[in-house]
Amino acid sequence: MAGPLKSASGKSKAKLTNKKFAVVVAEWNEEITEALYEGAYTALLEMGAKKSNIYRTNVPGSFELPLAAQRMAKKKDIAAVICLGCVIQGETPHFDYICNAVANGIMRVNLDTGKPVAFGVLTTLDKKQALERAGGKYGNKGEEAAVTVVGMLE
Ligand code: RBF
Repeated sequence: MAGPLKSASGKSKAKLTNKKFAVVVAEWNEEITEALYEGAYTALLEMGAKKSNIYRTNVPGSFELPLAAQRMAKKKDIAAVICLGCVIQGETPHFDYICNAVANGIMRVNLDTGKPVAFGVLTTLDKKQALERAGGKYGNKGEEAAVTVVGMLE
């Protein structure tokens, strides 16, 4: 199995209707992150979340995801947070710094708040790899991030 099982969260659809979700979306590589958002949003609805319980926030780049995720996760009524971003490797080591900071930052928000915070951040060598993972031949990692937080809530 290459990703989380949707069926794992299909069982208790009704329980999700009252849960509130925050989705934090980075604006860098917008074409990709919008596709990730579509995947996450659609999956949340399919699993039983209500439209009015999905709160979207945008941040400039992936580096800003952990702070926005922390703010959302600290809100009492938010059950889980989904972070969506896309970091594409350039010619300098910037890529490594951003990816490490974002991964560590998001993990810290998980552990500090005790709430599920998904790492739906693509870290790819080029745009083609990113498109393949944002609704292309390798699925949509935004959708998988949504399935993952729902699985963690259960
Ligand atoms: N943010 C992304 O989400 N994806 C990227 O591929 C990306 N590449 C960047 C490359 C450089 C050289 C710089 C300076 C920033 C990049 N950012 C990228 C933005 C970063 O996440 C953050 O918004 C800025 O560094 C400001 O804190």
